[in-house]
Amino acid sequence: MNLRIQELTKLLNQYNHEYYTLDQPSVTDREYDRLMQELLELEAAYPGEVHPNSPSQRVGGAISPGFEKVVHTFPMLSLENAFNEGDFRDFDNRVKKTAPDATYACELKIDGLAVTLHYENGNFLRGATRGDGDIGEDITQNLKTVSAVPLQIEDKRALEVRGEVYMPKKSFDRLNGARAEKGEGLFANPRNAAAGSLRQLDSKVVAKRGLSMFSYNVANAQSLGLLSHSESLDFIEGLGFSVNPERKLCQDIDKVLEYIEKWTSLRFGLPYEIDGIVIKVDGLELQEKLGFTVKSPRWAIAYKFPAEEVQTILKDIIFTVGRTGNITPNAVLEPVRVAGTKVSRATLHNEDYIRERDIRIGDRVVIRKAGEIIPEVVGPDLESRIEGLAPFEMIHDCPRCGSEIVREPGEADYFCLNTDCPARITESLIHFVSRNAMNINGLGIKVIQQLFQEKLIANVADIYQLQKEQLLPLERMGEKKASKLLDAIENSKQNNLDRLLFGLGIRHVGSKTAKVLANTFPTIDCLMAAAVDDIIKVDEIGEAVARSVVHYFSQDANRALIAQLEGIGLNMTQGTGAPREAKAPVADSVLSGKTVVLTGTLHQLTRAEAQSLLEQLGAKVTGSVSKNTDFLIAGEKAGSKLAKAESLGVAIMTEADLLAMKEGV
Ligand code: 1X8
Repeated sequence: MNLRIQELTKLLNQYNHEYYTLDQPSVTDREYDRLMQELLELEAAYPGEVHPNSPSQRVGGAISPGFEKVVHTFPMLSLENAFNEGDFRDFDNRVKKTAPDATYACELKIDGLAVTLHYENGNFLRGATRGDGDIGEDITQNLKTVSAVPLQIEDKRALEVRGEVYMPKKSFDRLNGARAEKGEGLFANPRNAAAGSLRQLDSKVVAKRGLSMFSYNVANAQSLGLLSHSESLDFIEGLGFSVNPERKLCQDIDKVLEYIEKWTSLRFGLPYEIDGIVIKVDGLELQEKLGFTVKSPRWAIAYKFPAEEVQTILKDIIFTVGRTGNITPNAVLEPVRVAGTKVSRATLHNEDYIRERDIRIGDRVVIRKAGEIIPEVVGPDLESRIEGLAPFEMIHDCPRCGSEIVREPGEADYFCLNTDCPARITESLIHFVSRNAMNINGLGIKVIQQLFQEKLIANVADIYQLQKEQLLPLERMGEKKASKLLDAIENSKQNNLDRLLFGLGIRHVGSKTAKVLANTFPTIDCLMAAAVDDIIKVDEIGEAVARSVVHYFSQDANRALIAQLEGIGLNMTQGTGAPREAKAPVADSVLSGKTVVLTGTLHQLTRAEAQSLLEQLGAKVTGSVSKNTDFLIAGEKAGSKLAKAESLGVAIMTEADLLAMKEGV
């Protein structure tokens, strides 16, 4: 072992930390450069001795062939949004029911990309993007170029830190300036630039982009003996992570509102962009007590700043029909740029929305992107209204099939009740084949519309009866494309139950809820036999979902459709079909339906592999040992979790036991 290499590695890492994280350099740039040069030369002479945490590894090098997938140990959830004071007071009231003396940790919501960082034995091991929340991409090499990501930490215990990678305003201006000079396309905002940079396959490019990171969460905090969120942040700050300095603990919701007000006006002076404020219950035990919904923690909420607003002319109002027959008014606009993209359509939500604001065709209207994605009309600019514009009039017949449309008391939308309405049918078909549902590649909106028009498909079951000769006459459909499409249709029969459940378009059943349902009721027969009470018992499922599911399966037409699909050979179970992703559980293992915790160092499997295997075996993997834990998989140096499991009488398994079960998968 070359001692000088070791010494320089340690020294330069310390200087980096002082410079980038503490903003208190203890050596001159010249001295730093001189030592770095010495290290680079030694490393070139002894390539076998380059330490994985050497500062030389930060400048990037290896070009990876795309990114590997990583299964997150704990899902990376999104946050529920609050838009006004009322939403916060509701949140506070809900929290106080379970946790009367909760304190709130208030933080800035950084407009960047969520990532997660894994440390073992004090070394940065792996970092990944959020992805879909369950599975992200391994971007370790790129994250190593971000100076706010410590490569080495003092604490040797396993640690998973989450945070936001962002591009400071200065780096963004510099990058776009350089791109403009070279005639290259410009990034719309720092967030997009950060995202584009992190997705670079060449980490040398990433290194030059000036990205930074704020860490805001310790995923395995409780297993480290931390008691509160604020304590975890202090802990990781002490280890060298960059934690946002503007955080504040507030004793009550009024103090929270003050914090929000303060940062709503001060945000433009910050050297990075924020898109809101995050409020979290500080106590970790209280967080655990509050738990999660399918999508987000019940112990946190995000205030989103009002979106950018621009004005344009409302040229027309048209109506679209959704798959449930819901009629939505849409604005046809003079095209205008808002939050980075050009917009020519925007939602007007419903009849009352338009009436309450007295929006008229011909008006100059204010537009914004709701949740940064779907553009909506905010209202008319009454000052500039010209004379003679007619008040809005709601239509009375379905714009597609001409049936009378109906608005029930208490509903905001009109509905076309004609179950044969071509718009309803095509929208349901489009939903059925869409990416998160049956995911039939090659069956896009245009193809569906043609097939429907040619009367080749009238319901989802017909998709499975299509023949090649029927496809060939369609526009832009060659021999090869038709074969591929038929293969994709055939393969989709093997999809797991959750995709089918989502594809059926049952009210209130989104793709996450469908997964939870299918994981609990692993065959369609189980689910069809379940009563409202059985379904409500499932964690994360509420009454509206339960009622809607039972109602759906009580309809003869729906039962007939299920029977038809089963007859065609569609998989009606969760797990035995082609896995939707690495996580598809299979039935029939000792671990099926059991709650399992993984701990310690594994030798044959990576943590992600072990997690994925456990899920394939039907286990639910959680982070901390409690009386609800059925098994602990203990690797080497299992530590406190092992002790706790033993004290609670939890069954303990080794990595070898787990591998033995793999044979059965
Ligand atoms: C997202 C973000 C969080 C925080 C800051 N910026 C974000 N973009 C924070 O907690 N300080 S938390 C979060 C999430 O949980 N999705």
